Amino acid sequence: MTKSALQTARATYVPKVPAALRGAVKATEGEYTQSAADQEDIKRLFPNTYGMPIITFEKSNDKKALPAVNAGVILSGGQAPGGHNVIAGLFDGLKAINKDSRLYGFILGPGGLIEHKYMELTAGIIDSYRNTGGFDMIGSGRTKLETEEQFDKGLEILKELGISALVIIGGDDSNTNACVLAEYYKSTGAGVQVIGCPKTIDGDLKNRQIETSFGFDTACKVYSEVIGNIERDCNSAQKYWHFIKLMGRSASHIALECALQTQPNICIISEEVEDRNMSLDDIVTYIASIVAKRAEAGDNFGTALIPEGLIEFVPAMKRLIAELNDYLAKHDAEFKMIKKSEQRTYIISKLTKENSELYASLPEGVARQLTLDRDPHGNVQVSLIETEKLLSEMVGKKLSEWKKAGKYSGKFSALHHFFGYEGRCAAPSNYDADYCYSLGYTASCLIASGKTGYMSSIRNTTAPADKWIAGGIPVTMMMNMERRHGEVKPVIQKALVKLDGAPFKAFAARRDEWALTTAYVYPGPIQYFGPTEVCDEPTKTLQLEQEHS
Ligand code: FBP
Repeated sequence: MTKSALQTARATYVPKVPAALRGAVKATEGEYTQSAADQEDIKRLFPNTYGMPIITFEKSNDKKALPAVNAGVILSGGQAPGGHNVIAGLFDGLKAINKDSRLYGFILGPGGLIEHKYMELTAGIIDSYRNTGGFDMIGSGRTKLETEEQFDKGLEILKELGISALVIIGGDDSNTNACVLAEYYKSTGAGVQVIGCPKTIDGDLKNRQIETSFGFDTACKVYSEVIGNIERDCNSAQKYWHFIKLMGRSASHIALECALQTQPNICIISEEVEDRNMSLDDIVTYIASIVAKRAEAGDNFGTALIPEGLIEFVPAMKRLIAELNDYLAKHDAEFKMIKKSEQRTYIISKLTKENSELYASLPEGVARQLTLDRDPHGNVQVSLIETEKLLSEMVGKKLSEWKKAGKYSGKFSALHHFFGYEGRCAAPSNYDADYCYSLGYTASCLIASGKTGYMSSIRNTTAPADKWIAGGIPVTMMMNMERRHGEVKPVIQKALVKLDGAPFKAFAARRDEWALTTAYVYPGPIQYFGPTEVCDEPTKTLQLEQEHS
């Protein structure tokens, strides 16, 4: 395979690891744990894996040989930079336990386990993927592992390959399912341990024990590089407003981190929109006011960051989408009979007054999107809505009204961008390369210690890597009961942006200044070689959170 010069050089990078992981380790048990909430329910649902202690790994002088282990690994959900290093760390850790240990990768996500599609990951394969982005070593998928039938089917292949431990690398849902699987295999005496690893660029799998999910660091650095480049272009030509939508599903962590790195004129935070009960018109008025104020100073340009999930957090839009979901679920056939040109009028006539007025006020494209593209659960796929275009179109309309009323006299010309996929498979930053390798290696230590139902954890990651703390957190500790698709289920709590958290407060304290002055910061591309303060800097989010913890 032809490689770029950078790929060749980067392949030789040796990830930095916590000092404790350089040699034999011993597991130290901390206090027994409780779930984040709903303790009685979670305890009842996880009788075998509830309440286990937090584990910390420390250096050991015990050189006792351990038996070989056969382990399996699965990549689950959206790609995130560093996945290959988790697998490399796991592989090296298993070989350190015993050189005859073997690692099998299940192909294209959890589906590979159920369909018995796998490959043995040999040293040659692992070496060719060290420090690379992507999940293409074994592929990923979004099949949910949730039924006993799937668990039993998976067990057949695990038994056939002599696998006694399975590592699931995924987000909150995949780790919830990993915990259910751990409980099931323990309760049935299947003899298979299950360990999770925290993955997602969205940054919404974190809590007091898990500092961050891997991939967030690299993805935010890639987006911030490009946002910085756009800001510089914007400030050079001084003629466009750039509306930039950023991936991240529901949570606005990515938008917030990119704002902290690049200091744009505007960044909307969905969680704040919901908290303040803001309407779409409130958001549009906020943006238009900044455009108008900058125009007064002769600055007819700017940058605005918009989180992907915004629409779902506008309370009025949430109500409209809920009524549309219900109505179309019941009257789908009737709706499909209506001529395309008459569908908008039809919907307006069927909704309640508030929702009908809001629907009527939406631009044609967005209104149509809300009646199409439903997911398998019958919900609108809000991430497909071009929120950046919706907002700029509505801002343009408001500015024209203000112009007529003599309240605004600038020029408004908007350009649109969506950054998401371009960051998910980037070569991992030093932070993610080191963090991921350590997470994988720690997973092997949890396996060797006989643990199941744990998530691999690396803490203290704003310190130099040799001071990082490796260990395991019982997954039940992160759980609570939530209503999902009409059913109350045990799930890992999703971490949204906290409005009383240090990252949001740091942003809120500066945003008015950034709105009117042009205070852009140009972070430049990720650096893989060079001084540690350039190459190893963690995200602003993590730095601020750790400073204030
Ligand atoms: P995960 O939660 O699986 O890590 O997904 C991350 C993500 O990139 C989201 O930010 C985005 O909304 C979604 O995946 C896109 O999904 P898909 O890859 O299926 O298009």
